[in-house]
Amino acid sequence: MLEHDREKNLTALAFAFFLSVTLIGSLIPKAYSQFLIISIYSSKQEYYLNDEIKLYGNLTHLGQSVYDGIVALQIISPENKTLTIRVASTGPVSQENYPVRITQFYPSDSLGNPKTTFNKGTFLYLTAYVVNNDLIRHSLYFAVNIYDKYGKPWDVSSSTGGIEPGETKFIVTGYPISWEFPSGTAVAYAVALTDEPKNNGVPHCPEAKATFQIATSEISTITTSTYKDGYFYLNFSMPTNSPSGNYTVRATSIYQYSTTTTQLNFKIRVPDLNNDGTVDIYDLIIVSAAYGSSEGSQNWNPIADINGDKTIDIYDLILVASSFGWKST
Ligand SMILES: [Ca+2]
Ligand SMILES: [Ca+2]
Repeated sequence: MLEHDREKNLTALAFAFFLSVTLIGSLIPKAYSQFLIISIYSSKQEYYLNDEIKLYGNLTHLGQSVYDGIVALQIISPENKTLTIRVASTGPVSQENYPVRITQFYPSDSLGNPKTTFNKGTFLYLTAYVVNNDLIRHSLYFAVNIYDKYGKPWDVSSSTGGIEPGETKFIVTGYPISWEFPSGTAVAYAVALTDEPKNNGVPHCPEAKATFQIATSEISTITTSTYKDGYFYLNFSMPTNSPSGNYTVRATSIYQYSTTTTQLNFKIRVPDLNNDGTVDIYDLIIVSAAYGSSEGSQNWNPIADINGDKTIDIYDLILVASSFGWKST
């Protein structure tokens, strides 16, 4: 009996210790969060519409690079819309190691039967299974991101709710494939988080990837996420009619019960020189009128110097031409 009580006391003591550690942790969130740090960078501060956006960063825990970390990245447009939500990793990671995880993710018909080729004007479906092998309920933010063959985010859909201990969620999401969607290999990424990164939600598990064909069986390769020795990378291209302005990257992570969040901004520049909401012949005319000039020249027009190198030349023309047809949404 005494032995039993002692065991109970020890358990109570251990629990009290755990509680106090947890409490101290939540009382001094700053010190607590410093255990885990995400550093995030973009290859440039300012991008043109056709540039590839390259994000990279490092995850450290107690000053050491985390070689098996997961980092949620949410890209938010100047209009406060989510462009994409991904989970990058900082090393080889496996779904099996996470209590809440995506066990299957594949293109399908509306009933969840596997299907790989979809025609324009029809619906694409993606089927996912999310499992909670933990002993407690978890909040679940599940999102599916579709990218075209050029690595441009095309659509992101999400659902929020909870997942009970032992529960398996069967989630089928559907998307109309418009005629503008490029033919070829497209890819979808599914992510499971506690909430959106902008609400400080952290990833439950690594992302899951599914590829499928739109209208044709032509193969293309899309490189969008990779990792090395504690570093993560995420590359993508901007959708054709992306708004210009400041984009926010919200990054979060969880590792050994520590969570962290950070933010980065990058800018998208669109050469709508006369600010009329489209890039067209009138913008080309502005560059043409100043063509060949440099700072101090009579026909110098700083607005036409799109790349900011103090001369107006073919490179400025190319920048207008490459965004030709852009319309603000
Ligand atoms: Ca214009
Ligand atoms: Ca220039």
